[in-house]
Amino acid sequence: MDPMLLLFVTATSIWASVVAGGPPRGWRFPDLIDATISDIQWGLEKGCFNSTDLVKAYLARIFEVNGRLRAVTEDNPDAVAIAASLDKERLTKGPRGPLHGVPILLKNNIATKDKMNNTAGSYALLGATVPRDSTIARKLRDAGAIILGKSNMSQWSNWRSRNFSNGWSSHGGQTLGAYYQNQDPEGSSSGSAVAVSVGLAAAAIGTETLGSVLAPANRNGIVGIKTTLGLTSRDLIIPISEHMDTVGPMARTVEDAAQVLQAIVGEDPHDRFTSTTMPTIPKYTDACRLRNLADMRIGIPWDLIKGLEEDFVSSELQAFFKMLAILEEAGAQIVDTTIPKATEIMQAQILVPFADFPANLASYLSQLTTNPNNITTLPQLREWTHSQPLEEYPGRDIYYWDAALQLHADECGSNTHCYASNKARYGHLVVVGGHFAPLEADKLTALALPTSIAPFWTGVTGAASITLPMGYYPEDAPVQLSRRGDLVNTAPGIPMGISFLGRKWSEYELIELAYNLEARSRVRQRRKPKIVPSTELNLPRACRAR
Ligand SMILES: *[C@@H]1O[C@H](CO)[C@@H](O)[C@H](O)[C@H]1NC(C)=O
Ligand SMILES: *[C@@H]1O[C@H](CO)[C@@H](O)[C@H](O)[C@H]1NC(C)=O
Ligand SMILES: *[C@@H]1O[C@H](CO)[C@@H](O)[C@H](O)[C@H]1NC(C)=O
Ligand SMILES: *[C@@H]1O[C@H](CO)[C@@H](O)[C@H](O)[C@H]1NC(C)=O
Ligand SMILES: CC(=O)N[C@H]1CO[C@H](CO)[C@@H](O)[C@@H]1O
Repeated sequence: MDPMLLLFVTATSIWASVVAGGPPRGWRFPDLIDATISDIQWGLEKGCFNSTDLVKAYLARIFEVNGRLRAVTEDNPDAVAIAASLDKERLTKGPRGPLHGVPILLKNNIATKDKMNNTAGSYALLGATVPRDSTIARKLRDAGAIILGKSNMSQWSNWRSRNFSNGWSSHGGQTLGAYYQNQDPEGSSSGSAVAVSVGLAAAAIGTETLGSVLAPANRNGIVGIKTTLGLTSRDLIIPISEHMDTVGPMARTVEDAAQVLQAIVGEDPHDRFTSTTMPTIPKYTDACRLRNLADMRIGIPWDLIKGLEEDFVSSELQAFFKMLAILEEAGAQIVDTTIPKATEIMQAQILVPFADFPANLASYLSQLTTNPNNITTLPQLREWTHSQPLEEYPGRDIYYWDAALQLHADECGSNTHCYASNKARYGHLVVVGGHFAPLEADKLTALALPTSIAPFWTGVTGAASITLPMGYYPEDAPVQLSRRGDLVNTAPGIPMGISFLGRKWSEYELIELAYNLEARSRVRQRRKPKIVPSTELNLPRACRAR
């Protein structure tokens, strides 16, 4: 082992052992781009600042950079008042828990019953209202979190057009990544990822059907967890597919992600997928301990990786090999494996959302208490989108909606729940195919992949996965444009991540793995984004780092 690394690991162990009790000796509050949720709690406890100060600082940071990054679509007009009331509560009753007074952004498909909109980025839903907070929003508020605002996203969670740009929505504009000029932020939880990467909130919530947490976390140098189907409620979230949609934390560190995850999981009578098989929920932050990984077996599906030979992939592979070497140093066993039925799984991931979307969208729309454009079905949304210049049709087509409606016309007749009619075509894959087979056959803890090719496997199978930073494109990396040609997808200095793919309900093990790799690699600290807001908290001398 590299002696510097050894030194570092030793130092981290000492540090990790004191975290639980309070800040380590000599702790100072860092810049907001690096502040963890624990830093924020210690700062609040020690009176370095209060949540009102913190909310005002984050709002000022949003104001500074949002014209360029378009990561946030709305500030919560009540955020300062909510912070003041949580400050009072802290003084009189003490903190509710680790999220007390911590500002968090919600992706703009997660509804709140307050002054903010929930639009999935479309003018179709501007001004619509809901009967209550979504379960995710309510759980965050119950934990004491402050919902700071809504983050921009690929419109309709990228479930509209084949000619799309990641992070573009008519209502929110074009989100950009902060590491390179005109950077493709990936999607669809684009604004959540960019906001976290430059420190516009302590953390953010994203949703994932097929890569929408992992992919933007990958390109913005942050941690994202794609949760097991059924662990997080989709109540009052603008859907794609009830058999695939999940909600997950996006954060700057694995431990922050674990803390946010703890607050949003659990059974919900409003979402029947949450209640059936959920095991006891562990304390995810207990997984955030440095330890030897000798009991962990990590499978590498080389057949998938070998298919990728373009220039930019080779720098990704180099970074991936470095991560594998670190895992081996930490004691983990790296095992060769394969994913069978890869092609069938790929097909199923598209068919399931086609089957679910019309009914699931109508079900969300039926719950609105105000519906300004009276859109209640997918065919109505389709007509409306055709007629509205702001929605940029036909330059941005509605291919996915047309294909979903066609599938229904061809195969489902009057059965609005088309999934049932098609179950035989892909249902068995969920059980026998994909990455579950190697996990069992090779007795693996998880599979590892570069995140750019990781999202496909945990979508239709409903399993958990996690991404964390593994490197940056090197100075000689070619500049590659994204599909529509208007954004830079890969270029020197743009981050890349590694993913671990586990079983259902494997979040604890994945957090454990990711935490241990993060502590030994510390990739995020190596490079700052190009656009970083300058507003910081006005700290008393005793709390100040510099
Ligand atoms: C928060 O701190 C600011 C000063 O930084 C102070 O003016 C304000 O009264 C505090 N608010 C609460 C609710 O304690
Ligand atoms: C939604 O956005 C509109 C236009 O920006 C704004 O007037 C309104 O207050 C927002 N909130 C709701 C719940 O409509
Ligand atoms: C929606 O329906 C209501 C009630 O029928 C009607 O008053 C309103 O004009 C309709 N709005 C639009 C945009 O069609
Ligand atoms: C996709 O969008 C680009 C940029 O606006 C446009 O030039 C192109 O014609 C569009 N393609 C299709 C198939 O609509
Ligand atoms: C709500 C919001 O942020 N809207 C912005 C969307 O993007 C356009 C142009 O990029 C801005 O003018 C809006 O203010």
